[in-house]
Amino acid sequence: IVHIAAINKDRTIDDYQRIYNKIAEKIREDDEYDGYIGYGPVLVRLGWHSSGTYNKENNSGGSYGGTYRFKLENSDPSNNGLQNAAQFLDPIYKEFNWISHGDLYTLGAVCAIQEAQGPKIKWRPGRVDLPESATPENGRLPDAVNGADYVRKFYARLRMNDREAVALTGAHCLGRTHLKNSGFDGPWGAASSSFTNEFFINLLNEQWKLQKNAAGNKQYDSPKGYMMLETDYALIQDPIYLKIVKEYANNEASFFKDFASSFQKLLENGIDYPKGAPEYIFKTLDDQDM
Ligand code: DDH
Repeated sequence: IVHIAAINKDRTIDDYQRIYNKIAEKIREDDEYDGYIGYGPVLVRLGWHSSGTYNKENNSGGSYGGTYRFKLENSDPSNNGLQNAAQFLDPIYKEFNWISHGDLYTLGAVCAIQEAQGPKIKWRPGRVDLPESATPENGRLPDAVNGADYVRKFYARLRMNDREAVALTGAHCLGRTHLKNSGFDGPWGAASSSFTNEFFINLLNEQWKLQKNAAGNKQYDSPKGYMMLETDYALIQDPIYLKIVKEYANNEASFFKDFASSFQKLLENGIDYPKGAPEYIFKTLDDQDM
């Protein structure tokens, strides 16, 4: 399977910055969502889940075809809750209907990370809506009830090495788990709408206790009311992962740099970009004094 980015020469960075600004302004306006966490985290998760179906063995899945829009994919139990992000983006799609779904889902995630004071993430357009037949089967997204061996193997399917796997999981600084979506409960830290290295700091410093939650699922809980999934906790049980967790806890700049490159790679897995394809870095609303 080959997915070649389609470059629309009539569109410039200004066209995409306009969409970025619309999403950013709507995140600001609809701030009451999910107990005032806002839509940022769920938009990040939609961008990640629409990309995280990638399989390097045959280049199937991934963000290119925008197949999250089809029922088969959006009804995958792993995607519970993401309809809120899709509905958030609906009016944006209606206004800018020239953009592909894959470009919109990934741009939404990049925007949400940057607006949460995260790193600047380079982004390239060119994903093309594919037909329903290109939708990957359910079950490609990760299962949280697993240890380090599973995590390593899962990320290898996405062409991610140990550093990239740890950096990407740091996105759990954002948002929270919801009993009704995933069967897990609680946030990973205090600042659920800011992109920071708090996930790694909490992983190392909190008093974690493995407990069964109200849905009967095991998760690590701390006295402060934070939580970790078993796949999160695996990052301090495996000695190679642990070293990287310590580095990111002590050096936020190092985390930001690795997260930015890994997240771009995640969003672009399986796409061939022609020579000279444009690459954009968007300004935040703050950068634009907006
Ligand atoms: Fe995650 N994640 N994630 N995650 N994720 C959940 C929420 C959020 C796993 C499981 C869950 C990444 C990796 C993993 C975000 C971003 C990223 C929830 C809770 C579960 C469960 C959903 C709910 O109840 O609403 C597992 C397992 C892994 C893994 O590494 C094996 C990655 C790589 C990212 C990323 O963006 C790069 C974000 C953001 C959320 C918060 C969503 C929200 O609504 O809040």
